[in-house]
Amino acid sequence: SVPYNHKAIESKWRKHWEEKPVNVNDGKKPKYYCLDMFPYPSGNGLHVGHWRGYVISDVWSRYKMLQGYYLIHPMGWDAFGLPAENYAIKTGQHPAISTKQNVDNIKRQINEIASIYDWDMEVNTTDPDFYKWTQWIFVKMFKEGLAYEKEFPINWCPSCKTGLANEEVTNGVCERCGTAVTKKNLRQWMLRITKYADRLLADLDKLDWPEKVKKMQSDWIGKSYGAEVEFPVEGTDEKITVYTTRPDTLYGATFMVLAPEHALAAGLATEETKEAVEKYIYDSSMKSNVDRLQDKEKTGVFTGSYALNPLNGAKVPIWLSDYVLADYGTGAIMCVPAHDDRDFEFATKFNIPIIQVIAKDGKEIEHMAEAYTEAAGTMINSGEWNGMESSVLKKEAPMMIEERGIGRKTVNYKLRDWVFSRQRYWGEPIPIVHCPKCGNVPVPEEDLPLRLPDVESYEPTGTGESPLAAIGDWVNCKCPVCGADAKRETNTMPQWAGSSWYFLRYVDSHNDKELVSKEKADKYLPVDMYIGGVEHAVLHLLYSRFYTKFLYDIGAVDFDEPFQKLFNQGMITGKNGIKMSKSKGNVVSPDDLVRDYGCDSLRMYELFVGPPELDAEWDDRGIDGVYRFITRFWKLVTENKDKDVKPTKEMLKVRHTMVHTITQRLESFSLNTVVSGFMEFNNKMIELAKREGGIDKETLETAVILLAPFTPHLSEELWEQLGHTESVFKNEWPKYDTEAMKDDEVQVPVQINGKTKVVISIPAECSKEEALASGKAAIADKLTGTVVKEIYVPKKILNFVMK
Ligand code: ANZ
Ligand code: ZN
Repeated sequence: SVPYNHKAIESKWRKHWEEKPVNVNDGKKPKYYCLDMFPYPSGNGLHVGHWRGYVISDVWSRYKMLQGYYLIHPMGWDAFGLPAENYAIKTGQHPAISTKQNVDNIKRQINEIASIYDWDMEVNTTDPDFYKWTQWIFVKMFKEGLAYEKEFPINWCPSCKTGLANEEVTNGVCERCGTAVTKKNLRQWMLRITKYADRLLADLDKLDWPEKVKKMQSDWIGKSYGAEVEFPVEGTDEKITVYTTRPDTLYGATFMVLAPEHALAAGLATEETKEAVEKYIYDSSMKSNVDRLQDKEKTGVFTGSYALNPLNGAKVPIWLSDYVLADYGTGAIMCVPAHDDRDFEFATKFNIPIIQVIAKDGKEIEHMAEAYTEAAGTMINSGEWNGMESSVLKKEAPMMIEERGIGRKTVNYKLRDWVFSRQRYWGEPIPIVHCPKCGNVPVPEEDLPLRLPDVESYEPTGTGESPLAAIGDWVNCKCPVCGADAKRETNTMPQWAGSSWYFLRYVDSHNDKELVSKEKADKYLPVDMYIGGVEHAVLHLLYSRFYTKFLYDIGAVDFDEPFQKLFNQGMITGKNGIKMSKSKGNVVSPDDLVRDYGCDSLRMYELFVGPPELDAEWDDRGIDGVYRFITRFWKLVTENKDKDVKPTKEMLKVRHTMVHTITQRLESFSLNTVVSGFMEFNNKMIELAKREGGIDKETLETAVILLAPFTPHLSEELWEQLGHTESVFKNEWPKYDTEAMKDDEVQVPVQINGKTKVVISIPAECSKEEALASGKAAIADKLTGTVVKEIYVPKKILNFVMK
């Protein structure tokens, strides 16, 4: 037969598909929307790590197509943001130009994967026809009171010269450039995502997502129940309100800590402490977040003032320390060193008394070596609460505190409103006009998009203003309401803006009247399967869910969760688990591998490297094994396709177990074992064909169809060689018959002392133990004595010798 020639086959079918697409909408098939997280078109191109996600989503898409769905499988570009802008600053080239070059290059590379994208749906977040709707959503949010301005100490990257959302700060450094982040007071646009906190939390239940990701989302929202308790400041009318999740430990509060930024902090200082307190407040304000977070040892200063425990009037010294965050809860806490680790550390360092109030087995510990942090035990040293179960008290204490008029029960969220402005050029202009008479006025919807003007310099000004502020004839405008001289907002939106809703636009990407038409939305949305890296498990997914809920609330779509099912693939790393990157010099480019082994082999190998949800180390050498499998399968089919072989029972068994195994492994997303499964079945078929002088055509055809999502070119070619004129993707996904999967049966007489009592049927290939057990069961009522010997002549006879 002709040897396998991947080059000829792949270019032949690539051309063929272009002329005759295989994913067609006949208006009758149900839709299936399989979405990839769209890439940022960087200048570095794709490496084998990027291929992984695209291959996974393509395999899944083609599988769904074979199951009879019309596929929505689009691709686009998340192209605003810092890298393009930084490149523009360096080279002076307009970001739109470098973006376009990068898009063209990556699109060419993506096509090498043979992914079945519908390029007619393509979107680009920097396209004015697209960002018109990004701005439109902002205007709607503004009108609903969800977008608002606030003077705010924001995270500030001194190197990128821009504000950052909390989410863009990892361990106190800028996610983009690694510089330590400081604080800066700036006027910001904020999105009131906190208004959606409860729904974002509750609706996680609706989703078919990995539990791990749901947990990360719910931790990020961070809903906690507790109480605010008021502590009077001794000798004043002042009260300090603390937030605590453990009001049951109130009797154990031996000191109190305020964040250095707390409004009352400086005022609590006395004559003697004034200097130290002011110094501490100043020092904390100068510390970057890195220092504050990474300080190994707790620091603090005693204010000289005392508060009174509202339950028993005990005097509680008030301290300042930066381990208390200014913008969580009330920015002040009551400290219970016996039952909280951080408080314990602080109290130990500063010699503050420790009072135990929960005793594990009713016994007070003589010398505490560490905090007892569980809420299990009996209350002690707690006045009228003594003897109560602490877990019970924990639930009731907020109510009791409310009844006594010393506080109230509260719910708190870790989730903050979203800082939504950037002082940068390469983003969507925020469509707001500042009018001296009317205040903030949105750009009228019919005037959108508000286009990004050209600038001379892309460099951020570093003053907290975007480069747009320097373009007088853009900034100065007329108020859309009263016509007075007004000024445009010059901040731009963060990169998240476009990616929070792009998936809605694909299905109606040319619509210039609506974000998405009702008709198309009904037909094609929401997303059935979303595939992408786990690094987006929190923010991108949370923002997308928030946007979708908002659009649902204003009637733009009629579903309130965007992604039904989610799959996060692991990363492909270089040797020793190091992330592939240009700077590390460990990038493996797919181009050489495609040239030497073909796209089909690389696709299969991308899956073979390990469980798709886990990280996997790349090793080029492994691709040989996959290539060998493909050539052997090629040989099997081309050598046997024209023999007229009747299917034997064994052939049927191989065919049906193969369908069953592959389908089950695919359904559970165990794609690496699908590949090893193919290898095993291939061996079985080769062995059978050798033994029987061939193999029946339908079994070969079935294997070719099963392989089609994985090796589309190979399958198309072999399908044609098997005598078909339509695409292999016109087939239905093969079904299996569990009857046919069973082993052959044989009839075996069961004897007692050489006399046949009954004839039973057992699997031909069963073990001696299984045969004896079946035989014994069949004559159980006749075995009245002791069996002294059990005989099984395979496939022939069972004999029990009884005394
Ligand atoms: C007393 C107490 C006793 C606490 C105890 C804990 C254990 P969540 O909401 O679950 O994160 N806290 C409150 N506001 C804070 C702030 N701005 N900065 C740092 N810590 C703060 O935890 C809330 C708990 O974290 C609160 O309950 C408070 O300490 C602390 F055995 O109050 B607790
Ligand atoms: Zn006005």
